[in-house]
Amino acid sequence: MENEAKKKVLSCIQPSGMLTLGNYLGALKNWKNMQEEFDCTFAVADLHAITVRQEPAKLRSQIYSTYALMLALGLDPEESTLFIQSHVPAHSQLSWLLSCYTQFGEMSRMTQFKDKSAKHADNVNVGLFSYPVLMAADILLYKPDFVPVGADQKQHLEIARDIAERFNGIYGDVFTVPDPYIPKIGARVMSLQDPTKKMSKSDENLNAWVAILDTPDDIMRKFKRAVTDSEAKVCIGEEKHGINNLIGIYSAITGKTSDEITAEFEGKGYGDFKLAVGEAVAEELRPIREKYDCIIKDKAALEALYREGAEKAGYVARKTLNKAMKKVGFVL
Ligand code: ATP
Ligand code: LTN
Repeated sequence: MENEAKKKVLSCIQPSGMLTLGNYLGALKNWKNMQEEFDCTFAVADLHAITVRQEPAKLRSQIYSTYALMLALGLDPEESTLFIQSHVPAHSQLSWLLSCYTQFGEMSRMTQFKDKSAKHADNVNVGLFSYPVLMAADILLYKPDFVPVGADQKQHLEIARDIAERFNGIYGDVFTVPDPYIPKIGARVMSLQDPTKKMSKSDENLNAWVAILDTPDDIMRKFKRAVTDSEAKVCIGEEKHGINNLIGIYSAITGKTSDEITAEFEGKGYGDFKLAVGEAVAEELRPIREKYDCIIKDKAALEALYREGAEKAGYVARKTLNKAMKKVGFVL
């Protein structure tokens, strides 16, 4: 009963590698915070992961590990719906339907497609191109009011809104048009080695990114090596990309404003600041890693949870899918 009054939230994360501090601050940390106030649905977007080539055994283990990490972060399967995207066939089914209401031209403008097709020039597949349509299906099936994502996903959300409005315009009120929910702090965590680029788990330079499951030693080492500038003053500055990024990370974790951080490190060097940021990150991630280590050991318990999650999600998704199919004229 209580859930009926709550606004709805949906988000997904790809199991395409080790999740990073960027994924955590830009997306996952918010999920946990939203859990009490909203009726939440969160999924491991495994179908999206195969838009770039994956090694089967590795993909399988990353799907488990991403689901376990959602639990370790404190997402509660009793309170929220936690599932694996491919377990709910309605995602693929609605995706096909919506692709017939999406224009080639609008997909071609997606910056992520342009970036990823440049990066994987030998495998510019149709799935990579139509990726935002599947994402629109993920979202629209659950009629969420808000979709929490990092800033890099804003364009995809806008397309989902456009598709929903277009479909509703033809057939009446089928989909809810969701709003993005992008955090003010931590929305774009940058690489520790090239702070003009976003922190990405697919970066080959392992010092450029921090994994949520990194040990405290690894975390400290990566922060000590973080690229900064030669000014040696801890403050926000137009050309101080490295320091701006470290201030952003420290602020997202401690809740301190950039002015407070500047005051805290007045008269101190970058070395001290990097240590403080590293320690704050290591402490924030420590309990998550410890919980994860326990959860991942019990595959049977994990399986019971994701099966139940898929059943809950499937019930909601099928209702929306059927409504959309009926409107289009299919015989159900
Ligand atoms: P890749 O790094 O391989 O390109 P990704 O990490 O961007 O992939 P996802 O795993 O699907 O892709 O991202 C999950 C969520 O994490 C999304 O909401 C995304 O906006 C957010 N996110 C990813 N990287 C960052 C970052 N550097 N800063 C803030 N948020 C991020
Ligand atoms: N495309 C997203 C992951 C994703 C997603 C979604 C996010 C897939 N489906 C639905 C929000 C809602 C990404 O790469 N970050």
